[in-house]
Amino acid sequence: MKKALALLLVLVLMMATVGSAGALTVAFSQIGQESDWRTANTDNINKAIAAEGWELVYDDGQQKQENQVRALRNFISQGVDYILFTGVVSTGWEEVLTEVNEAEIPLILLDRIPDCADVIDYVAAFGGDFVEEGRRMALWTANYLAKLGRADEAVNMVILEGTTGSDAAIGRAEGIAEILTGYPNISVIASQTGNFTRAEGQTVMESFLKAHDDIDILLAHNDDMALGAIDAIKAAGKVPGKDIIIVGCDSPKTAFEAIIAGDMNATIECTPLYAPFVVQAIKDLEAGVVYDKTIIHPEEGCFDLEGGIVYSLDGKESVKAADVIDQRLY
Ligand code: GYE
Repeated sequence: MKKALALLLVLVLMMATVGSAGALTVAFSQIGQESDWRTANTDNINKAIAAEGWELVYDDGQQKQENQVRALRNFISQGVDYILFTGVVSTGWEEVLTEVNEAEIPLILLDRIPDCADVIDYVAAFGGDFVEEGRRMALWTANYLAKLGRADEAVNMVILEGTTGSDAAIGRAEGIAEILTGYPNISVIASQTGNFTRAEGQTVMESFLKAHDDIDILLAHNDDMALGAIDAIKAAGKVPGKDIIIVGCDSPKTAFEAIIAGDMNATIECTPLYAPFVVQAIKDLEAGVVYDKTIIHPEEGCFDLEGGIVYSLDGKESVKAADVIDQRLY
């Protein structure tokens, strides 16, 4: 009898836990829809939340900080259980995130980490290592030039930057600059934002091509801008991937296709597939597991036409895009 009662109690407790997890409301303040990366990220996270049976409160900030601030305040007044947040730019969040802390809503930082992260409270953080991605873009390029026998040639580089003031653009710019100090033969002759969009990548590349007829290399902070730039290069009568070496970042299927077609040379991976982390973190937090403030970075690679090019300071080698395109989920 005692045993039966104990079993009943366990069952009731289990149902209560499942019940409360089922009733969780997870709010997500997303930046916008600027790129393939972003749409894949939104889709991946939102579907996972629905699949867990949690209620999703989603807000698309349309690239505006004030929209995101408003969304965060709405989440607070709705009394949601968790807030997922990535900020379009890195500054200016301290006030509203302090309000989130005061409302005692657990905050999970994703993707672009705000620069006030060290003074506010958050329960978990996950995103790309943007400085490392920048290093990899530049290092792959330098090693590819060496493979072509052009290591000592003086070459001109242009850069398409991401959204000004965003953590991703700041980090990638820093990583690229750090590596380029070791390659004085590579000169950056123009660098401008293309806002992470394909359309602006194209128009900014058009203006680069008008101003300079001697561009050897394009580094684009994301692949959407690289793909836009490819159209501009073709329209200018040049051969992308040959006349101009093109390296992007993110590694969606569209970039693999461009590499296989010979239009683009390499892509540094930045995965948008955050669902496993988000779901695990919420389940852990519900179970009382405490994460420290470390920002967790996913393992990421680099893809190109032939593979075997060193792209990281610790000697990792690129993989052939054609070998992995079928398994790409975004
Ligand atoms: O690389 C770009 C997107 O913040 C990592 O934002 C993200 C970046 C990604 O628009 O394509």
